[in-house]
Amino acid sequence: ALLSFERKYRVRGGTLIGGDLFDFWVGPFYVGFFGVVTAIFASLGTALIFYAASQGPTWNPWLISIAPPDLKYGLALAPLKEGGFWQIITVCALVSFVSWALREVEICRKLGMGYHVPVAFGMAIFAYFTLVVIRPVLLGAWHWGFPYGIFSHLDWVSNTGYQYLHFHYNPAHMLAVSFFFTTTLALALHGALVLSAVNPAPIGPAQPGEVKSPEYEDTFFRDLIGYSIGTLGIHRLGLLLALNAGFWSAVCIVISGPLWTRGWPEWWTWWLNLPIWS
Ligand code: BCL
Ligand code: UQ1
Repeated sequence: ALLSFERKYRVRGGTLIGGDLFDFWVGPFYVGFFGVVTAIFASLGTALIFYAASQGPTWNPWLISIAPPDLKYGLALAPLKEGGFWQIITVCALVSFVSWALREVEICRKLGMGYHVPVAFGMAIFAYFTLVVIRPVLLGAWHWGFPYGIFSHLDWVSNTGYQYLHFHYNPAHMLAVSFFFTTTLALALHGALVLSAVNPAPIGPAQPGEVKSPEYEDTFFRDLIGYSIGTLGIHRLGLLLALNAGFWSAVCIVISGPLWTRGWPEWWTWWLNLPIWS
């Protein structure tokens, strides 16, 4: 049902393509040209996953896997059952992810908002694009993409990691992991702080159980660590941390092979060879 205050936000225009043609809602969902494109390619990709699975050896959800082509096909198209399904599914995935981001852009434009959400999603798409297009192209074969399956993609991560002996020594992986962890720290602090102000326990010297203003949030952290980043600042920090997590993930995998082919621990010999102690 349409809530009374929602009607005023259902404004016409702001579309990037298609003019008024797809400028409508289906229930709560804005459609738009890119909504139609996302729906078509996501459905097609999903149907192809099921069809490719039906041609494989198992229906066990953990074990279904749609693999990229053999090395011998290089950057060419492969027969459907020899990686061709993987190639078409990858195209469907990319088209629907990008359309989803562009649909977000249209909604931003309708509402007169900034493009922060599609930019953030764009970083996730960039990491996926790096895994299945940029790195395979740099290495000369679609074979190097990861297989679409629950266990099989985990095996791919493990095998690819051990190919470089010890992936924890990949400096960009170190940065990516640190940004992921710091993102969860920031979100835990932020979620906890907001809930503590909005839903306070009826104890302590202040008014029992009364919702606290943002000044209390600032004061909590000033009392605790002598600094508050502020209510707007924490969101800037969170977005910055999360974007960096995705960005350095993309970097850590694209340099593995195209830039550095030996074990990652060996990369650190530059450090051991510094003239200070070598
Ligand atoms: Mg490692 C990658 C953490 C140990 C080998 N590793 C990663 C990164 C991340 C990480 C930094 C994966 C996140 C990412 O790419 O996000 N690794 C990590 C941690 C440890 C670790 C924390 C740990 O030990 C505590 N890694 C190891 C060990 C190695 C190792 C040492 C194995 C032995 N690691 C590798 C390899 C890789 C990583 C190899 C990578 O390739 C990977 C990486 O960096 O990839 C870029 C980015 C996000 C995405 C790619 C998701 C994109 C989502 C898309 C756009 C949208 C999907 C929509 C969806 C289909 C819709 C669903 C519909 C709904 C269900 C309705
Ligand atoms: C913070 O300072 C702040 O401003 C009041 C928030 O806004 C509600 C927060 O959520 C958090 C977590 C902090 C503390 C964070 C740092 C980096 C000092």
